[in-house]
Formats: sequence, C-alpha cells, structure tokens
Amino acid sequence: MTVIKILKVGGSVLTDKTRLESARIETIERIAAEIARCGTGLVLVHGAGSFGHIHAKEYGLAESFSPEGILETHRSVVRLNDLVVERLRRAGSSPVPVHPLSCTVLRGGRIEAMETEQVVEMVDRGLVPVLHGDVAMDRSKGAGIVSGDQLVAHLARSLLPGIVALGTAADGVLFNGEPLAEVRREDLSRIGSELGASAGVDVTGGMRGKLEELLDLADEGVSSVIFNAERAGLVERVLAGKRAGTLVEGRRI
Ligand code: IP8
Repeated sequence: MTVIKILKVGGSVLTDKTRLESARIETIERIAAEIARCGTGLVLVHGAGSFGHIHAKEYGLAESFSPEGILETHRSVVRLNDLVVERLRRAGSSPVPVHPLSCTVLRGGRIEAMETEQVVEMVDRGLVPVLHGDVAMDRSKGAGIVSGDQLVAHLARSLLPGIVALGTAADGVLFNGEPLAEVRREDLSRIGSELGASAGVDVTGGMRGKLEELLDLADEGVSSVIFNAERAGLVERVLAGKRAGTLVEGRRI
C-alpha cells in the first residue's frame, strides 16, 4: 500500500495576495519541480490567495448566499488550480484536479461530508490529486468557504497519511520572531497573541486558523509540520520526512 503524504502550499506562497489573481509563476514552477522529485503517494492541496479570497470577500460569501459569488469565487480558484496542475505536469508529475465544490458538503462552515474514495484511487494509480480551498454548499447557510487547511485536516482523518505538511510564507509558528521547534495546545495561551494574520485579503483565518485545524488533528494522534515553502528545497525536504519548521504535536501526557 502506498504511504500517503499530504502537502498544502498556502496561497501566500503561490500568489501575491495584495493583487487580484496574481500568481507567482516562478515559485509555482520551483515547487512543482521539488514535488516531481518526491516520488508517489502525494495529495496536494493549495490555498486560494488572491484567486479566491478577494472574490469571497467582495461577495460577502462567508455571511450571505450569493449565486454569482459562488460561481465567480469557484471559477477564480479553478484558474489557480489549473496553473498549478499545468506546472506540475510540465515538471513531470501526473496531476489531476479535484474541486471540493463538487465533492464536499459543509454545515456551519465545517465539512460534514466529503468524497475521498476517488483521491485514494488516484494516489494508488500514481496520480497526484490537486485540491484547493474553495466555496462549497453549506446545509445550514447555503454556501460557505472551505479552506485548504480544513481540507488537509479532513483528508488526514480519512487517508491516515505518513506525512502532513503545510508550506507557508513563514518559517513556522513564530514566537518573539523565531520559529518554535514544536507547538502543542498547551502553548496556545502563551503564543496566541503573536499569531499573525495573513498578508493581504484572507477570509479563512491566517496562522491561527491553520493552527486550530492542526492542533485538533494532533489531539487525534496525527502530527504535522508548518514550514516555509518560500525557501527553496524545503518542500522536497519535508516530503522526504526530514525536519523543517514547527512540528504540531498532541497534548503532553
Ligand atoms: O486559501 C480559501 O482557501 P485558503 C478558499 O486555503 C477561498 O484559506 C475560496 C477563499
């Protein structure tokens, strides 16, 4: 059986979040080359950056139901997904797009149901499923936003991966400007006020939102790492199971 690795690369890494739909093509190509060298078993999730957050905010999607907002936000993140998929293909991987809008239902902003059988089949056949933060139907409020971080946590619960890694634009979880080697739920009260918001427009919670997803996961026994995907070589390093950034661990017992 293939050992699954789940990698999320944040929208702050792949795009300039201050400028509408502005992809960092060189960075995407560099990360695609690192991924292509990592072998099989990868499930990739990417953030939306300036391809989704700006539309989601403009249409107030987190608060109100907007048919046009759903379509425009989804189309926008699909454009970024298409760019990522194409760069992965050119780098020598076998990517396939997986759009959460088509396989996920939320309730109150949280994933209530998500089809993942197709993701397992793809990985078993040597493909790289490429998911992304998206808009999704929500049983309690019509539609909502599902972040890449929430997708990672959900996928990790159902696929039981060997590696869960979140590539961000920071060196990990920072405290006094320095990355922590590890973080657990007990540390939150100490470091909480320092957890920064993301640069540019962000409707899903920046570093704090990320950590909340990963600490829940860690409490269920799945550790993960938050590392800097802007530093060349670190994607390859974490996918090889080596240390980088901050390890998110379960409670001390
Ligand atoms: O960038 C957000 O996903 P994220 C998705 O992973 C949208 O938080 C559509 C804003």
